[in-house]
Amino acid sequence: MVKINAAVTLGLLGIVNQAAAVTVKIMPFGASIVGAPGCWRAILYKKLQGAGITNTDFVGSNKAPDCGFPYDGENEGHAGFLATGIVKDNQLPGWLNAAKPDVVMMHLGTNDVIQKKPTQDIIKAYSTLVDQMRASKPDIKILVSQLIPIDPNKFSGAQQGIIDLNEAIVSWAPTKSTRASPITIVDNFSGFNTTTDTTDGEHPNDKGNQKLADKFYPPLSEAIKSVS
Ligand SMILES: *[C@@H]1O[C@H](CO)[C@@H](O)[C@H](O)[C@H]1NC(C)=O
Ligand SMILES: CC(=O)N[C@H]1CO[C@H](CO)[C@@H](O)[C@@H]1O
Repeated sequence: MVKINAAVTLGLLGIVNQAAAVTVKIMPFGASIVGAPGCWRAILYKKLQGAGITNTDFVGSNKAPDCGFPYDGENEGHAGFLATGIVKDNQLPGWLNAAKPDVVMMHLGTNDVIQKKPTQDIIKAYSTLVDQMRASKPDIKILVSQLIPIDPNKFSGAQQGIIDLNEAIVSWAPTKSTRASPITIVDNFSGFNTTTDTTDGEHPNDKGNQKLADKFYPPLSEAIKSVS
């Protein structure tokens, strides 16, 4: 749901665009890197607005965390959650039902890797989640982010788990992608440095947030344009 303060920041041009184009509902989906606070989403929102892409409504059961300026920040980023856990507890269908997204942008699985879930189990969970998204909307557009790296000194062994999962995403996504409901991979691993771009070896700092926003922006703006 567009918040009042987000609507107020729309300029006249934005209002005209919004009237002309269908409003696209976007669900940011994942764990703490997405939701707590996940200020890369605030930067991404600002970038979209700046480019005149104002026909957006970010959706999810979490309210916008404070990122220093108003933005439409509702999301489904749940700190500590696992892809395998969300499937096991069958949580996504309810979130989809409440929010009815046209686009899902997902960065999910870091906690699975930290808890040493096998790569294939995480990929299997991704497939179930995609099936649930398509049950909610058959032509839903899906952005699947490769995971940002985590500090090997803090998460022993997990760095390789991230690399393995990111490689598995590259093999899996084309097999699961369809013409009506494409899956686009977002590479958020390359160029991301756990020393300079995170606060704690895992969560992005201001520099890392800017990098995530820059990586998500091109595929998200394409996905928004593809919804009609
Ligand atoms: C990350 O940044 C640190 C500090 O600038 C540097 O020493 C290190 O080589 C960088 N790591 C990678 C993978 O680029
Ligand atoms: C495009 C692409 O896949 N880039 C990188 C994504 O992350 C992995 C590491 O997990 C790299 O090996 C890829 O080159």
